[in-house]
Amino acid sequence: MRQTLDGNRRALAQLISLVESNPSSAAELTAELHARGGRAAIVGVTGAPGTGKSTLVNELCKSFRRDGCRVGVIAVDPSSPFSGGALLGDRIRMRDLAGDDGVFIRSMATRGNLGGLARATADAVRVLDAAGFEMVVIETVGVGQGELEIARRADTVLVVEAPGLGDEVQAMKAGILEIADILVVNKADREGADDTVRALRAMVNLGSPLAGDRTDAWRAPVLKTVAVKGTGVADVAESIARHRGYLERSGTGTTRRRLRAADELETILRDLLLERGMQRISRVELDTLVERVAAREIDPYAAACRLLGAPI
Ligand SMILES: Nc1nc2c(ncn2[C@@H]2O[C@H](COP(=O)(O)OP(=O)(O)OP(=O)(O)O)[C@@H](O)[C@H]2O)c(=O)[nH]1
Ligand SMILES: [Mg+2]
Repeated sequence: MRQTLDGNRRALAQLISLVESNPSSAAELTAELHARGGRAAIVGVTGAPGTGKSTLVNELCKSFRRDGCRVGVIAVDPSSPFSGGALLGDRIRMRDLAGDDGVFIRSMATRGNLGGLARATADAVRVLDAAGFEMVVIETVGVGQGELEIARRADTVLVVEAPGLGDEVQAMKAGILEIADILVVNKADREGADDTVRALRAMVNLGSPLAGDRTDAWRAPVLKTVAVKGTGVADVAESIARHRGYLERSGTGTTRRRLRAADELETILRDLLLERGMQRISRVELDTLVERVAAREIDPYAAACRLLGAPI
């Protein structure tokens, strides 16, 4: 496996597919990958559709490359009506990076299964981390809870906004601000960028007494970029480095890693318990009880408990 990890991108892609497709059959592999990992800085980039996340990630990658970092990018396509053709689009926007062996880009589709996506993303991160990519960037469209969960798996979370949202910024899901370590107002060449910056700064200031571990030491900076021109991207890269320093200094990094481990373990455990529990249930008994619930002879809780062989 050492050769695969050090070697070419096709082998790397195959390794990710293997780990993703059947984690339990790849148990030995996963054990080795997990043991080798833990060094990559994981950066989550989220925000509303079309705010310029991919363009910004492309520019950030160039900046990381100039610093000599190898970069892995996981672009999550939620296959939602919000982002038609994102896969092709991302490929075009990230074409500057094509042909650079220090950059590996992986696109992922949800196939309507966000839970599975979170797991597949974690698996891909594990492979890239073990393969020695110093930076791993996960891009997700911030339209729902699932995407927030994926972003939560990062060490540093960037939330990308665009001007012109007006009141929507005010109404923006508090959840997104809560997870933001760095806020970026992209498309700063457009009218209203300064208003958006002001509104976000006000929200950050309002929110920070409640922001838990970030209260004393880390207040999310609000930065302006014009990603299409690369303007302001150096400041974003610098903030990411500063945040990494903060994570190490404050111990927050350890806390986050522990939370992430708990989260991942719980997800896997839930899947396994469900899978194993379902295996024990007789199909015939299940069908019979479905009929009886439909006929209102038994309530669904009682039926579930009977299937588990447990009292209510
Ligand atoms: N004017 C302007 N346009 C930009 C800027 N950054 C990106 N764009 C454009 O905005 C559009 C969307 O950019 P993307 O980078 O694909 O945005 P995204 O957030 O990744 O989009 P999804 O992944 O589909 O949610 C593209 O046409 C970009 O060229 C910017 O700074 N200024
Ligand atoms: Mg994108």
